[in-house]
Amino acid sequence: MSIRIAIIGAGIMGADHARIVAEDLPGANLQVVCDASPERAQKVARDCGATDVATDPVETIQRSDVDAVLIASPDETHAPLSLAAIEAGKPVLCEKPLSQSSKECLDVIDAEVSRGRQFVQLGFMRRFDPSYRDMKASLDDGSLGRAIMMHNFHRNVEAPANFTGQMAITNSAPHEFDIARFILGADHTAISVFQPGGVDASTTGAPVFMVLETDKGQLVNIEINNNAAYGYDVRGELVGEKGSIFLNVSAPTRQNGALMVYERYAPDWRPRFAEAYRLQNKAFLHFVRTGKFPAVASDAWDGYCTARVAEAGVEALQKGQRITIGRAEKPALYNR
Ligand code: ISE
Repeated sequence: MSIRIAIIGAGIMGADHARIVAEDLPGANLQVVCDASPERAQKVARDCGATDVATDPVETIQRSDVDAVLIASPDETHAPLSLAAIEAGKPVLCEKPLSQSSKECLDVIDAEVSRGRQFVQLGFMRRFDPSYRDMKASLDDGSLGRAIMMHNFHRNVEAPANFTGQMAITNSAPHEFDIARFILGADHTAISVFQPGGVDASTTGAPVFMVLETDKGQLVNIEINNNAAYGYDVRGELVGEKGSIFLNVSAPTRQNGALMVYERYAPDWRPRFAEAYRLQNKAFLHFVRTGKFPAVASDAWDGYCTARVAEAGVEALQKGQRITIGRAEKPALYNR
């Protein structure tokens, strides 16, 4: 029987998820597209052949013709809507971040713990990206030796107008916080945040440079530059004691001309991580069918850990100090 999925939020990511469900997920049916704007919901529903449209997210989650929920609405709605899905007993694939408040993440964790099972798969899709998976495999098979450092660059063409200065830390960098935790198999213990001289921290898309320490003694640096102008560019290198591995994501073509070689950059993250999104959503479908949480995917606990790092990062930026990162005790439900 086909799994009936409701998409909450028909913005950039909601539309992309709707397309994946409609075109790339055999065994799934795009049942409802829900958005506060009926026109936006209708457009995505029409483009992707959804069965129905709606404007109320909680009612949509509760509908008897919806088996699972995909949340792609604004960041501040992720935790409340995940809670509504848990309440309705429905598995949910929630876009990152779970919340910008670690306290709200704990509410989601408490709700899962009290029901004795996991419902929330979190959309840190990089865990499914073939290049990051290769990186992790090279660490796990011992060929790099002990991991000691990880370098990360995360550049967008232009920050959206609503992007506040600190969203580089709370909205963009969580991808790196999560993928570094996942690849290194370590937790972040401290963070320092810097900005280049002359930068106004409150400016939309102001660049930030972070240094994180892990409980295995590794150092992780992250550059976030959301106004890089030239293209969507995510780079990473993992350095071990016996070697290093970097993400080598080649463009589909190379153009020659005027004594130069040109390669194209993606305009944003969707083309760059298309395969990661597809594999992530496929894993979600399997989770809905079997109830078995995908081994690779990020869960509510990972969302909480990432939110703690982001909160400490904002504090580090504001105070100009290195901030240590504390965490609640991990419930046994999240031991893998
Ligand atoms: C955006 O919200 C995403 O999740 C993208 O993957 C990321 O590259 C971008 O920086 C974020 O703002």
